Amino acid sequence: GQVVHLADYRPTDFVLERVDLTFELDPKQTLVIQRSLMHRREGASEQAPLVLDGDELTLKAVAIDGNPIDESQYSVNDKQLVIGNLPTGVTFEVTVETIIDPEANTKLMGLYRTNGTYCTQCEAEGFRRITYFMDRPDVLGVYTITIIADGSANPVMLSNGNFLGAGDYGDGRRFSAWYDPHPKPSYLFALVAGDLGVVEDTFTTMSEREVALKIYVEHGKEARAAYAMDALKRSMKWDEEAFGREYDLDIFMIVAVSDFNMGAMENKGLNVFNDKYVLADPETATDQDYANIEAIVAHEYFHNWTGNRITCRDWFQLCLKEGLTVFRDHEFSADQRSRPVKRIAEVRHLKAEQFAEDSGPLAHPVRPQLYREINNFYTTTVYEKGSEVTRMIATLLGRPMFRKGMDLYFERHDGQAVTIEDFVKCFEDVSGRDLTQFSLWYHQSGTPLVSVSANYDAASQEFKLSLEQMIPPTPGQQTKEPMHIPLAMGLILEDGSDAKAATVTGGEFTDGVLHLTERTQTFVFEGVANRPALSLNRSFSAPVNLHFDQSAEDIVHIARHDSDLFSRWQAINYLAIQELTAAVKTTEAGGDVAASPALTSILMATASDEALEPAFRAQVLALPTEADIAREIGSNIDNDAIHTTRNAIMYSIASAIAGPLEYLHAMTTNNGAFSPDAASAGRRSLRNSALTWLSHIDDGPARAAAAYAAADNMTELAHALTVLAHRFPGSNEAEAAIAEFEQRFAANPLVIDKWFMIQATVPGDTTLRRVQDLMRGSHFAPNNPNRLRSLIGSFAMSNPTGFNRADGEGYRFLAERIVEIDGRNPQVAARILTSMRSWRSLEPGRAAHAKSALLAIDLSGRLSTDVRDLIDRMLK
Ligand code: BAL
Ligand code: ZN
Repeated sequence: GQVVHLADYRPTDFVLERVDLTFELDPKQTLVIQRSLMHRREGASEQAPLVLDGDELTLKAVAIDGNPIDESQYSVNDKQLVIGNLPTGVTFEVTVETIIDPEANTKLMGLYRTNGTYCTQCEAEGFRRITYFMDRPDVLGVYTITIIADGSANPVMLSNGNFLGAGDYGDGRRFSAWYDPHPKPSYLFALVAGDLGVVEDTFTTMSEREVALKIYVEHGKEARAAYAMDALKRSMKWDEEAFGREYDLDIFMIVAVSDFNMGAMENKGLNVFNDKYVLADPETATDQDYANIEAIVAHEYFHNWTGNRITCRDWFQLCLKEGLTVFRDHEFSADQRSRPVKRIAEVRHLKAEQFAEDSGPLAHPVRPQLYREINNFYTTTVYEKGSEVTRMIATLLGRPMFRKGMDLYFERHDGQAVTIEDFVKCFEDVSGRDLTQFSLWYHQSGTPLVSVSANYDAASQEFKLSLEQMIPPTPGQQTKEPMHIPLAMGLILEDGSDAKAATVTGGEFTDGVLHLTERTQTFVFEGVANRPALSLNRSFSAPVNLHFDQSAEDIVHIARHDSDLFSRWQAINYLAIQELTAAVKTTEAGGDVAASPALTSILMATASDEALEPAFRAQVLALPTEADIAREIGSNIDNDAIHTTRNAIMYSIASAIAGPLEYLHAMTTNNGAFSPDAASAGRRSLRNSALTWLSHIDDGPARAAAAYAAADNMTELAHALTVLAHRFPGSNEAEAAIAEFEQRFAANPLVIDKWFMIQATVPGDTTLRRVQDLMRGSHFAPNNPNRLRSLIGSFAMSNPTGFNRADGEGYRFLAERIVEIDGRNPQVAARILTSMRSWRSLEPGRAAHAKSALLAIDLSGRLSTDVRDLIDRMLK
């Protein structure tokens, strides 16, 4: 693959106006007839040929204004169709006929088949696998689509926009026609055809237009789409209220398919979803599944304005739509559920994924400067850090001004393909604030480290806060400029209230937010009557690491009193990670470890505080994961030592607070009918958490087995199975539950994915063997992305001890699987391979094994651009 540079961007020589596409669908030989109206761009060279992208297409015919042309006027290879001798100053029509083979399409990009249904995925560069086209996001066109197919096999035939009509040819074939009035880039094109069931509803918009809502699923699964429909209607209402955004077509459709590379796709008016993010009922879906469905339905719907109406000029601007839309879906979920609990979950995820990416060989800016394979940039940095950058703009400006900036963005750029600079300019224009330095967040990779020192002087009643920012070197960026870091903060007094400083000098401090803009900066808070405890980075206002030697007393004070619930969790989490990392060193030196009384008692006090919502208490009880500890340690990582240490700490805490844990477990039993609402889910998560803790002091699986037998919903059932399998591996109870679960859900692949995941993440050396056995079993499907991710992906990404076996067998296994999967589906292979991105932080023995596994992939011959790009960056 060629390296593409942002600096090389230039517009196309031709301007697209309209596109007519006709599909004659056939499983192995689909005919695609494209008629595009276009004209030469003003100022473009009169000699410039029309260059169309293509990939794995069979070209049948090309015509200009209806006149067939041959290879004297065009040339074609496996990547491009280049047409010369085109007119200047007039609109002309290009006709391109291609043949494609949907059934052979295992990459799941372009048009493919899934369980007998035709479906498409075009982002980022899948449309060129359907027809030769200027397949880039700044080429917008108005599309008319005609689908022709065998009518009995394909009673449902869908595309973007509004429905025009359908009919029978009388020979068994039917047609269906669609028109999308909104100009769009090709990556938003979609087509679906097959025999599907449908759930229907309507939504009345704020200007009283009625929109038909349809969710298509496989027959028999209709009832499991009810929650997705509910989430869709709430999303549509929320976008009107929170951002003034109204839906703009007569119909909005979602189609759930069982083979899908991503979570879902925001095609205009016709979202295509991985069925994992549509289907739910209490028997088969966990509370996390429900929350994911709500968030992803919202995310794809919100793209209608942030992504579709206003799209990206080029793929370097991906965060323009993704970061912003993640921010919007986060805000939606925060409004629908508990804001602090949602924020805690976001920050846990951000640190686990994005901070890890940012500190390794795959680190890149939120807006990258170059790429070899755009598919490798659908990353947690573009998405989650992109969202954090948007959140910081909202923090810097305040919410009302942020909304004004968004209003201006929608007004100024509707119908355009724009850049990050265009986006940021809107906020500068409404607020008058210069965001030049702030924009470094888009350009500099790496997680800033802010070192803190604080000093209170009772005589002068001054609280002095010195901050130093350091941004570590990352690939391609050795030195960094200081960034504009907004740190929400408070000074908490003895009685738990926030001190109100008379004046603050040393830099900007507005509405509780400190603006760190220099490399080092000292702020002085004057008129602070008593020594306060510093609560910094409230609500995680900036995605940074903090280095602060804060006393355990101050941390506990914050944990008890901070007015910001998120910060109370943050304080406890900080205390826990400090103790855990120190304890790993003790373990490695051969010592015994136990939790401190401070940590034990704050955990117990918070977990038992009935004034706090159960979901929050469950978050507090969830100690940093083994991966969190490894990331904090940062180098020379021995996964077994971390595992042993964390268990020992859990044992010491659980022993000390066994009574309260048993009380919690008993008090949170399910009473009444299942409801997926946030409060009920919170109670279940607290109950599950109590069970996990108790399993560390139980001397056998009886309690977990009883919980398994009693569970009447998937959240508790899957958790009880996890505790059995992970805490009591090999016990009769664990094996019986694994077998019972399989039998009960054998017909439901999405539930079997949970079964795969639970077994693939059992700690320890023997799990590799189990994963290999499961691959040979009847439930595994080597072409299905969900099966691959839940069995092989979760083994590599979420089983620190099982995957990082000291003998390197985990890495060798993965290397073989990556090469295999890459031959069929490069995107899935590349995604799973990112599990090895932190290999250089491993202790030398493991690191050597990991490196030879990566080298084995490197030398294995024909690699996709996706895997090649990752391997090269990881080995660099
Ligand atoms: N645009 C790809 C899927 C998503 O982020 O919505
Ligand atoms: Zn998105």
